[in-house]
Amino acid sequence: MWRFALNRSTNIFNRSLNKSATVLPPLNSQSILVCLLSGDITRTDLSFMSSPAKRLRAENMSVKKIGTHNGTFHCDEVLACFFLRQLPEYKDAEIIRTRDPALLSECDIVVDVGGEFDPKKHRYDHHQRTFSESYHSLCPEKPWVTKLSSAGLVYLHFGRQLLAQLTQLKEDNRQLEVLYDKLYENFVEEVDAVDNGISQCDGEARYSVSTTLSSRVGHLNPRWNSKSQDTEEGFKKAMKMVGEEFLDRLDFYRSSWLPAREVVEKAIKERNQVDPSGEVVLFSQGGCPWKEHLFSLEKELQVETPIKFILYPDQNGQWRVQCVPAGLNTFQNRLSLLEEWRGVRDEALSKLSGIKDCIFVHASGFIGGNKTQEGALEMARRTLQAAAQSPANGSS
Ligand SMILES: *[C@@H]1O[C@H](CO)[C@@H](O)[C@H](O)[C@H]1NC(C)=O
Ligand SMILES: *[C@@H]1O[C@H](CO)[C@@H](O)[C@H](O)[C@H]1NC(C)=O
Ligand SMILES: CC(=O)N[C@H]1CO[C@H](CO)[C@@H](O)[C@@H]1O
Repeated sequence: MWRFALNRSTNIFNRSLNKSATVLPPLNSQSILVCLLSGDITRTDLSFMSSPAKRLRAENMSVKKIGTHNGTFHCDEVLACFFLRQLPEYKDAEIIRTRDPALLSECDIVVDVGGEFDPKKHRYDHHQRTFSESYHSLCPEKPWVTKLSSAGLVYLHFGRQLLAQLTQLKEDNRQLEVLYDKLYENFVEEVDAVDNGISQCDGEARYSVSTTLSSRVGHLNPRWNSKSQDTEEGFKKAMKMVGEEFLDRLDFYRSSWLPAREVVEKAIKERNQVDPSGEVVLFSQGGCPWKEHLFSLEKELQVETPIKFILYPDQNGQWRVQCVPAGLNTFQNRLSLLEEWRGVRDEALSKLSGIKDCIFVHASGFIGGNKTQEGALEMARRTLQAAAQSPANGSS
């Protein structure tokens, strides 16, 4: 299909060139080439192409072209092409897969090939020796220092427009910016890193991860020993796959993750009404994923005293008090529930704590329950008081 597109466009060019060259002898073929391929050609410029067929061909000349390399394909340029095709400007663009500089020079935008990074000219390659850009180096306000691939480059330059197009949010909407960051950090950055051969951590991994998006795209290339080495079908399949996964993820972040963030933000802002310490946050509805949002919102809202406890109702209408962990990927808590309560249940726990109707405190001290909101809050308060008296009681 893509090859067909490529042949078609070159044929159109040759045919137009021959015809017009005979009509307009004074123009040399080079200037016609430039004239026909410059995007801003108008129909009046082409008045010498009078028949309907010729006009049609002329219109086809203005179909946008996205250039990328041919041969083995990788996740980064597949994703870059998918991104571009979501934009109104490139919606119907042909994808020209080639390494021929002459063909690439006719493209409106070129990704992952050409040895050039120049956004003004829409050239987005990252293979040249001189290229070492990361998100942070190009946008100092963003934290990511992973070297960019063509996916990240296109996302950086067109991502907001892409998300605005896909979500109908305005480009300057705060929510769009949050989604934009999230999708770089949780989708595109990985593709950049894999393509640039940057491993996730130092040392030898304990096991191999062979199902990443990048590796699944890799598997769509022809096998070394298969008769056909044609990559066109595989490229198309890969674009469909990365596209579906990206849209799926965007939909998840938009309709599940973002609403949770709003719930957490509201609860953080109202936390002083729960307890004047500001260290306890209450959700009137359980089930809301809060951890990641809490960490990022604490920073964003400049919460000075770290939040220690979360209160929420469980599925039985009883209340939970849960400790905020020290970090996203640790079982350590900022402050665990009182040591002497851990692993104790019901009556025994109520007796021990002096808090009526306690249900349990987990043996590791990270979560506890009481039949009521007040009871759960009291468990948090008592732990805070104990910690204030003897700070060493803190984390476990
Ligand atoms: C122009 O492009 C359209 C769609 O890509 C195609 O169907 C049509 O045959 C083309 N016309 C000419 C004259 O090449
Ligand atoms: C890529 O395209 C060029 C011409 O543009 C061709 O010479 C080369 O054989 C192609 N390579 C592969 C691997 O298809
Ligand atoms: C301290 C406290 O408020 N404990 C509560 C635990 O749950 C029971 C049952 O609903 C309440 O009566 C207690 O007051």
